[in-house]
Amino acid sequence: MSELILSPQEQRIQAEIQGETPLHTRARTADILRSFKDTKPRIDVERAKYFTESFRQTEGEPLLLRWSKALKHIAENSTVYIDDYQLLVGRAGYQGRYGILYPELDGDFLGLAIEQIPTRVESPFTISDADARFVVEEIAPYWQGKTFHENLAQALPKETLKYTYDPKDPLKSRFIVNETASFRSSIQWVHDYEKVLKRGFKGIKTEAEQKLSLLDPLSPVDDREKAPFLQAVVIVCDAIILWANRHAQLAEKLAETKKNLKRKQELLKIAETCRWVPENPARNFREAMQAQWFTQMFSRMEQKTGTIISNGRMDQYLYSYYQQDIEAGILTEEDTLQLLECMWLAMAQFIDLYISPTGGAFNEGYAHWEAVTIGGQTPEGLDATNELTYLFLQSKREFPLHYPDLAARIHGRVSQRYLYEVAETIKEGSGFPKLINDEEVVPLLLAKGATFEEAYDYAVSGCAECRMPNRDTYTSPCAYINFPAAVEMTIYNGKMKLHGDEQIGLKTGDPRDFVTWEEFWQAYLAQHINFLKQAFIQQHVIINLRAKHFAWPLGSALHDLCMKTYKDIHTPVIEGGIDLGYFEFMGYGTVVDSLAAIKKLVYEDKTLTMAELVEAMEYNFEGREVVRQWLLNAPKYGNNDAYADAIAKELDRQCLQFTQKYSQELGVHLDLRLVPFTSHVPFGKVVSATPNGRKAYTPLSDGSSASQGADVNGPTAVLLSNYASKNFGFRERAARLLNVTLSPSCVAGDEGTGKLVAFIRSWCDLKLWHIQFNVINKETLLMAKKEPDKYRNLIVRIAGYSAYFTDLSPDLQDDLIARTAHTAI
Ligand code: 8X3
Repeated sequence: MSELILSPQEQRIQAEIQGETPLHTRARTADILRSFKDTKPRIDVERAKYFTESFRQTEGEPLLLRWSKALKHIAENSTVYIDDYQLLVGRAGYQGRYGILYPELDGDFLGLAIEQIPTRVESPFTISDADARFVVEEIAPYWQGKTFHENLAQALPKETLKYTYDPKDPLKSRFIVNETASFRSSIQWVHDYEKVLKRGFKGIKTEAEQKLSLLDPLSPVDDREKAPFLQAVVIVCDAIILWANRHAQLAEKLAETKKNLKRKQELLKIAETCRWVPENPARNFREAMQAQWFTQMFSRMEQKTGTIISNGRMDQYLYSYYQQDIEAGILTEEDTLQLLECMWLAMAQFIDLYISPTGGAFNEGYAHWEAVTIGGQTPEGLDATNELTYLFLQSKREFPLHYPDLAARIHGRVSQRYLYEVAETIKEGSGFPKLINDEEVVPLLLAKGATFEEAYDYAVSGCAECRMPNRDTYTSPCAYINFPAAVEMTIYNGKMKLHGDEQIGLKTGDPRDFVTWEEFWQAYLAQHINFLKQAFIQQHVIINLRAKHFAWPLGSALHDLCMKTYKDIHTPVIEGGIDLGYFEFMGYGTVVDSLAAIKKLVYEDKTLTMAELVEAMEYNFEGREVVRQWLLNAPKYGNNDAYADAIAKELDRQCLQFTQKYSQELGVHLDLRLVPFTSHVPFGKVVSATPNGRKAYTPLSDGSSASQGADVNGPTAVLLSNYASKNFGFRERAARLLNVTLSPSCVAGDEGTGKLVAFIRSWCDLKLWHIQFNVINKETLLMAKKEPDKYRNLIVRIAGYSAYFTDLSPDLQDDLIARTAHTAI
């Protein structure tokens, strides 16, 4: 390694290997980090216990009321904790790293999960014997037959079901047209935290009480719909206030016994803060941070919002508190950084737990997407960066933790200083921040009906999505479509090698009989469109079923449109809302490269016949290396190659055209998205060898990135292929997640920072939605795979989040290693 140029992260790890102590200086946060680092997360059962207990008692009542009562029951009974050294309080489970259970979602897996999760490869958790017994004997039986997952399997039409679940075991995912709604009760979400900071839950409760007092007692709608909604809001406001007060009580009690005067005062300060917020408006920066934290933590207990509740535009809604306290001399930059670190540490201890095997496979490495947004534009369209923006970047560079996920908004008029600091943070090497492009996102939000103010004020959410708090109303988790499986079905006349003789897809004919590319293309298109049809049928069922299973009183209380229409946010269509929903193109690069190889080699150059190609694929290229090399050298997406990019653009257009027509019928926006999490690994495990030379059952390409190792013309060519393959005339397009790996040498020094800044400006000019970077040497990844103990602290970028490399499955590790590490930009 000695001759390589290393990123700061790699230097730190090499220093650790040499036995040097880490440089992180803030003693308080270093101590908290030490207290949970290297512990396996534990499953805490209290949320599931009290939720179930309450549900047993409220059968027959409106769902919203049941949900809010269950939350109140949790607030009253769950254990309250205050961690040593912490300044912010509020956790939903055991000290250390922990995950909680949501049995209402896919609790039919509980028995299996309790057996498998402690030893599974993807994100294992431990559970005590007593808790395991309690889950299996007391919690799981209540939910059997009632979970969303089971009811969804029953509600899907038979034809759609066979693309979704294994007909022999209807609860096992097929990874062809996959639903993701049964392992998360909503897609990513951002609350209007500012409402909590400015009005407090007391203000929200008062509004609900006033509205209740104005209802018409004779109106059936008021009685059956509006009153339960408003009562649920009142109960949930009481619940979170009660929960905060229990923390105040505990802090006072602990303060009484503390000998250490400094900690005693800190505990009294915690007590004073929790007595005031989130009930009342925040009066200073510290209270604003605590109120926000209580809100998101309580919201995590409310339901499993995959991929988690995001933090919104923290540098915007916290700024006035920061500025006021700095001016008053009661806060310093150092205090601010310390409080930010306290929050990152609290976040890092709550691990989003997926109990189903599918959820686990989608979210390797303890995935997390609590996106903190910085930068971007003000609601008036001016540059929004402020001093706090820079402190967030500083905190990310200084604090060696993979939380929080940081998202930097970029627009065409950002300052050179901002881009420079963003680039310097990226160069640190642990994958932060991801970048989201206002030049692409804002016009699309406007086209979907947002006002300028709403569009400019969007917050990044989840991996790469964007939310307009108070305007977005769509929460349905979306379909993931394995389009490389459609290529396979075109080759094998509607069958897949993994499923033998089962006729899953359409019978589009034996491609060995096709004489022209057009015949092959039409056959592929038929399979492709059939997949879309199945995905949209699935989505139709899901949209309508969810409201019967889930309610979201806290989230709804914080949403203007829900308070205006008296509707839970899960209601299929909310008047005045903009529904930003999605469907997912899995394996974009794999499909493009496969079709390009067939078009060029079989039909144009006639280098090989379809029969030879099919035979080579059936042999998984064993003994057919010459054919594989031809395929690998055919035109590839990601190289600014017009041949491949034209196919990519047509595939994109086909999807956009389909949703333009049919999502309107569903009354929502279902936009095309290329955002895989880690699912390109399990989806690859069902697809046999593909015509791009990919071996059977290996990972598919991820997001809008090129196939692993196929991008050989440098990173700018990757950007240009992304640009050339987009259909800018459609408003149905959404996030395209783009991973770029750079070797530290190509961004070394000030010159390297300058190059990275210029590269980011090009990306912004090309109106690409998202980009994220791994700045790392391939040698480091190879060493980390070989000697995991030494590289336990190595953080890598995955898909909208960063994770410890050694927490990933060998398949995903290999996938990261196989990606092109560009050596020049
Ligand atoms: C993926 C997030 O929740 O929209 O970033 O699927 S979600």
